[in-house]
Amino acid sequence: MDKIEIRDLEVYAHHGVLEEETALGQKFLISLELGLDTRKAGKTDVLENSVSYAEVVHFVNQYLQEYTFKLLEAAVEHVAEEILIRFPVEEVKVELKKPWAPILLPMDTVAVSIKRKWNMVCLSIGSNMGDTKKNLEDAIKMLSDNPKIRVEKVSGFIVTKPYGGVEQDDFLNGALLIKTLLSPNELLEVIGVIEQALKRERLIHWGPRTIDLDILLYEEEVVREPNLIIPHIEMHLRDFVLRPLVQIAPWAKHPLLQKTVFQLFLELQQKESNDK
Ligand code: PH2
Ligand code: MG
Ligand code: MG
Repeated sequence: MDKIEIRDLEVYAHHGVLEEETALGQKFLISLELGLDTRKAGKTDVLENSVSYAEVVHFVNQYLQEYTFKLLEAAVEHVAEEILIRFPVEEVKVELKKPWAPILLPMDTVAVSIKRKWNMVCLSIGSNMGDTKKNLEDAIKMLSDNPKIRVEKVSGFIVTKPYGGVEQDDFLNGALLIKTLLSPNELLEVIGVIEQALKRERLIHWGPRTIDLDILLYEEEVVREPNLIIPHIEMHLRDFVLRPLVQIAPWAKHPLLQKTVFQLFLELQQKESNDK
């Protein structure tokens, strides 16, 4: 990816664990690498097609003076997030140096650096209680209202027979492609809040619900935790998941099966026609 770099911007600020640091302040040096596609700006020579590094520099200077953090880790985490939200940047690397940290030993500098980015995530969405279309739309609206989530693509909604053996009404299912700054666990928490807000009650396992949002794929990451399994454990077996997903992210890759959504969908169709 193309980069715009800012090296060692000097900011006088009050970050630190020690009282003397927060009282007196000291000089910090911040460096940024903004990852974006500069081609359009390069071809047109128009600033609006890129990111104004002057604006970024002024923003960062002001931000580091307005907010005070104990840890360099916290300062870079917040700066990275704010840049990704406020500017048209896909990735950012932030390095914060504190050359005059009061450690009473000679040293060049102490520094913390992190890389953060917008992560591509595939979600499935379903409802089989109440106004199902409105439930899906409300959930999508709530996702896009979160500043750390951008809804990039929404599939068509399809009516599906209940899968899994519980006798219940048909579902309305869809799939979403989002970009997010949230980690898998943070995203799961946000989804839980949305499901609660839309009055989801967990009465019967796999039973009727006003809304169900599931994380299918998170970049090509593998998560195996008691309450969170990514890729979704049965996504490759479910027509109601793959049929909408293939509309919006046929290229998305299942990191364990090492196959694209397009391949998984074709294989499931073949399997289902063999079973008939
Ligand atoms: N969700 C389930 C169980 N069965 N069947 C359909 N058709 N659609 C769903 O969204 C669905 C299901 C558990 O999450
Ligand atoms: Mg589900
Ligand atoms: Mg679920």
